[in-house]
Amino acid sequence: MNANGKIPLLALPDGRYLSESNAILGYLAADSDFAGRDRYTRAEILQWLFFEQYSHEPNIATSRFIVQYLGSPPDRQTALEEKRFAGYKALDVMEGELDSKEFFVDDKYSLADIALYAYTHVASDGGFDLKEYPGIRAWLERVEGTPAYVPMRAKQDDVAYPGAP
Ligand SMILES: N[C@@H](CCC(=O)N[C@@H](CS)C(=O)NCC(=O)O)C(=O)O
Repeated sequence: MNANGKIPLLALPDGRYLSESNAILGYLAADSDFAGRDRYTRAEILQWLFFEQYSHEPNIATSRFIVQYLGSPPDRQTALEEKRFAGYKALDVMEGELDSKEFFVDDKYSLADIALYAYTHVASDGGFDLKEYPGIRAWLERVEGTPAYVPMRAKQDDVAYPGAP
């Protein structure tokens, strides 16, 4: 289903599959406001999605994996320190942006926010402290206040999807 053997994986009703989280987001949000309505906005959203994949996820998400799932073993401490340094650098970039903005692109909630929210809101699981990041903390709350926000840890039965039967 995914030649790269990783999750997430989206199974389409017609039997096709799609991997890579941000490709999946792009597919699900295509032709909606979340994906941007004009050429520059769409490119700016892509800019943040690539930032998420290159500067954020490899440091913040993988630190969480090492701490939460591997139990922070001694042979991963050097990797963890490097990831901590680079992860805080990514958080600094986000904080700088959110200093003057409500959301990352055009001050409107978009795929950029959705992709970056995912591992930022659980960054503390990987040892990141958001105390010095008031802009990020306020932004996390704004994302959580958007219509149809569903917490990652919500039980399926507790979730009311708007428009669902
Ligand atoms: N760039 C990919 C990363 C996918 C990824 O690393 N997934 C992890 C779990 S979050 C995985 O499947 N790891 C298992 C493995 O690497 O064997 C994305 O954003 O979807």
